[in-house]
Amino acid sequence: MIITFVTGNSHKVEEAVAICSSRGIDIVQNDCGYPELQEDDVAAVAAYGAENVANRLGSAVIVEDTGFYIDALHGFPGPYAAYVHDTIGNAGIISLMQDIGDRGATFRSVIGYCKPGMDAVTFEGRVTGRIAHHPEGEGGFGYDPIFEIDGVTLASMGDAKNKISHRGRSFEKFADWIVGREGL
Ligand code: ITT
Repeated sequence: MIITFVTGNSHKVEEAVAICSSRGIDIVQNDCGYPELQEDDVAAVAAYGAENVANRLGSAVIVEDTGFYIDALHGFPGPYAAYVHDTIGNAGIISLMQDIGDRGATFRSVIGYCKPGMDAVTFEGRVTGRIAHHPEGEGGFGYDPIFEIDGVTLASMGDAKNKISHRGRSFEKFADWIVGREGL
């Protein structure tokens, strides 16, 4: 089964391929873009984006939106994670967190799946961890060097990231659903 993943982020595609290939699902990237709602809820962003692009392309697609929620900053940057990463970056987050003891944070990944003319179906995965005091690790992308679980950043985990990550969990749920539905 071939699934078109509409995203401009090739790191997401690499992870989705690693998670889904053993399930008989071929993930193929299309970087045609989609309108991102300015919404607080990443599930609404993913659903709206999937419906828009499925109807535009005339085929089944998935999109995936990620939110990053820092407890001590009342959930900032949340659904605006891409903008904040492009502007203040990991160094900016570390300096915002400089004297803060509560370092808890959560990633949310929501996949929206849609066929033309239907409502989108969404699949969510979450992972909780802590904001590191210093960036560490060469792997991954985005906030991975500053997000740690049991003292190890996602950027230092290699392939193990996909076993525990927000995206690993959302894609496992999606794979269970689509394989059950299509009878692979
Ligand atoms: P598309 O919307 O085209 O899919 P994007 O990179 O803009 O790609 P998001 O809006 O979902 O994707 O990503 C929000 C931000 O969170 C962005 O800066 C990413 O680099 C970052 N991010 C997403 N997934 C991540 C992960 O697994 N680890 C660390 N940072 C991540």
